[in-house]
Amino acid sequence: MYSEALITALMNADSVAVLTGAGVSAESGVKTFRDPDGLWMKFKPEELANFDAFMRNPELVWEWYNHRKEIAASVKPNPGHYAIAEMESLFKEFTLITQNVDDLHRRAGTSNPIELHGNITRSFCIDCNKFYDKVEVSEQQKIPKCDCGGMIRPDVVWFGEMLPMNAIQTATAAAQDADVFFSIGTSGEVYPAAQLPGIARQYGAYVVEVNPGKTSISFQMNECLLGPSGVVLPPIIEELKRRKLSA
Ligand code: BJW
Ligand code: ZN
Repeated sequence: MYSEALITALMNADSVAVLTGAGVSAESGVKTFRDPDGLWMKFKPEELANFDAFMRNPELVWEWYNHRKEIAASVKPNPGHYAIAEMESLFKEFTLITQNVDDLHRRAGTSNPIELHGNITRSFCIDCNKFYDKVEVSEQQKIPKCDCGGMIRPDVVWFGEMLPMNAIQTATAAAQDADVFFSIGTSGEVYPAAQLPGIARQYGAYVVEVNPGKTSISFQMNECLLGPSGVVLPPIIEELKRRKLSA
């Protein structure tokens, strides 16, 4: 259950920022990475989520991403995504920063998510950097090729790769500027994304975590709301709308 302090902070907030991770999509049926049934329990990140692995075995990497693309396209946003999308209209400034690549925030109605780790629906050529919205992977064409002949890869950020400069800069500025900062559905294990709640706190934000369990960044929070985001977030938004209407 949320506190009165959180509702007061939200009522007084001009600027709110939200960082999300895989947990936000769990209730839609997208697997997280580090939970007991998560992706990294079954698949090895060193074989799938770095550039060397792609160069060693692009077919395997494409098979995995194609499978995840199909899952992402077949599931629907959940009440957590919709509650976050509603927040956009409740504050003067609102920034959604996501580590997720599944596109579900946009599909729920968030207009301009900052995608720190890319987006699985896009791809680009490793030789000429041309972007592609649709690529075909099939039995005949196991690795999509660019017009220039180069290999196309998913537009996601693998370990050891820089995050898009604009995305991390905008996210850092939003964390510094936030009056309230939410960290939702992330284990806080992966950097630099995991630094953002701490930056927000250092710059004076009221920082709140939403997660069924404690994480390695829980100690940085003003408040930890223990539970699934699709259950925890909607009542907060409803209460906030009710208070704003009667204010
Ligand atoms: C629920 C729920 C429900 C369940 N409701 N919650 C500083 C210190 C140490 C290391 C580094 C550092 N700086 C950089 C590094 C190296 C590395 C890193 O962080 N390593 C750590 C693992 C130690 N970082 C990088 O390499 C980054 N690049 C970089 O820093 O470049 C500069 C540089 C380069 C070279 C050298 C040094 C610096 C890039 C990171 C890229 C991460 N990529 C991935 C894959 C993306 C593509 C894909 O999807 O395939 O991103 S890895 C994976 O982890 C994915 C996620 O976005 C990311 C974060 O995971 P997330 O979202 O937190 O998921 P989980 O599973 O960990 O947690 C889910 C949570 O949800 C859990 O807590 C559950 O309890 C909860 N949950 N159900 C709410 N219903
Ligand atoms: Zn090309």
